[in-house]
Amino acid sequence: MAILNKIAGFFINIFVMTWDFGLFILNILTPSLKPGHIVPAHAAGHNLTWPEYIPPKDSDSRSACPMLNAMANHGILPHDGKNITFKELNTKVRQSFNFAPSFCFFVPKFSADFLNRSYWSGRFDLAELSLHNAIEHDASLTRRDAALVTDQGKPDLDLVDQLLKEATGKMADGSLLLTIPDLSRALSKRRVDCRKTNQGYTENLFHNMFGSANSSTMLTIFGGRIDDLTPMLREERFPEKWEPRVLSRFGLTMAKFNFTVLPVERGVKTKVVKQ
Ligand code: HEM
Ligand SMILES: *[C@@H]1O[C@H](CO)[C@@H](O)[C@H](O)[C@H]1NC(C)=O
Ligand SMILES: *[C@@H]1O[C@H](CO)[C@@H](O)[C@H](O)[C@H]1NC(C)=O
Ligand SMILES: *[C@@H]1O[C@H](CO)[C@@H](O)[C@H](O)[C@H]1NC(C)=O
Ligand SMILES: *[C@@H]1O[C@H](CO)[C@@H](O)[C@H](O)[C@H]1NC(C)=O
Ligand SMILES: CC(=O)N[C@H]1CO[C@H](CO)[C@@H](O)[C@@H]1O
Repeated sequence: MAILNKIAGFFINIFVMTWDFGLFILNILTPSLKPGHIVPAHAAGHNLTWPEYIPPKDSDSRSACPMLNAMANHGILPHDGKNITFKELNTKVRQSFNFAPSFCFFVPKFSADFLNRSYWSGRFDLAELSLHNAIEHDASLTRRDAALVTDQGKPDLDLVDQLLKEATGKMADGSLLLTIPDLSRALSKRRVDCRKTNQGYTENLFHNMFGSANSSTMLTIFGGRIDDLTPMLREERFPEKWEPRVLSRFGLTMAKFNFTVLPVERGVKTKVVKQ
């Protein structure tokens, strides 16, 4: 059976990449969505109105992903963070963040695979997504390494504040923006620091790429805006009247996303960083 799963997985990946590239082209050919109308009708967050924020209780399940936790904190995913279907994760992430459907299938499918569950019928708790070295990896921007803390479900406020302080960009009205070099610099510092302080530190190209990919969403979906990233990262709360900054009609594709991720990862220099 394992071999059949591998073969099926191979064809699913080819299909998803082709689908994604098709959407990438469609986004170029079709007009963008209008600001104020990014989140579709009948979805939470439509008309710039998000459901009420209720901070998590100790018994609630939370992940190492700030944005998924925010969805649970607003009841877009179940508030207790438990017994969520992979299909529901797909739909809710697409509606709330305007990621392309290809992307929203790919990541939950990848997660179902590493949890040895069926994407089509399986369920999970948010904390299960933090399985070390599946997606979760060392040297994150908002979480201490798994070996150093018992719970990666909460943001580390010192790390979050260090990251927010890296912003050097400015909008026309003077508000701060996180830029590609800012993010590369922040990742470099974390990798150097974790390598020194965590005996069991691991790093590889795959996780470095995903680390850059995960954090690059701050530049695309959030447009780098510190005013919006502050509540999202510190409290895992959607800003008032927020909507995704990606206006593409078919959402942010993996193909397009690569244009942000690669420069971020290329800019990471762990050897020459000044402490
Ligand atoms: C589709 C389902 C998703 C899954 C399964 C997922 C899973 C994860 C996991 C396990 C991590 C921890 C990685 C680490 O060790 O740093 C993570 C981090 C992250 N995710 Fe997600 N995520 C999803 C969707 C999203 C979305 C929609 C966004 C943004 C709109 C997002 C933004 C981020 C960011 C910025 C980080 C980095 C946090 C850090 O470096 O501390 N994720 N995600
Ligand atoms: C959208 O929200 C505004 C208030 O923020 C409200 O006045 C308006 O009626 C809403 N429109 C729709 C179509 O719900
Ligand atoms: C999860 O939800 C399903 C469907 O609502 C239900 O049948 C099942 O008992 C739930 N599992 C747990 C552990 O709550
Ligand atoms: C999934 O199955 C593989 C192979 O049987 C095993 O090595 C791995 O620990 C399992 N993962 C989980 C999360 O149970
Ligand atoms: C994005 O880049 C990664 C790493 O270079 C590559 O493995 C992946 O296939 C690319 N994805 C798409 C959709 O272009
Ligand atoms: C939103 C996002 O970029 N998530 C990525 C986080 O990392 C995992 C795997 O390590 C990717 O599958 C996701 O695309």
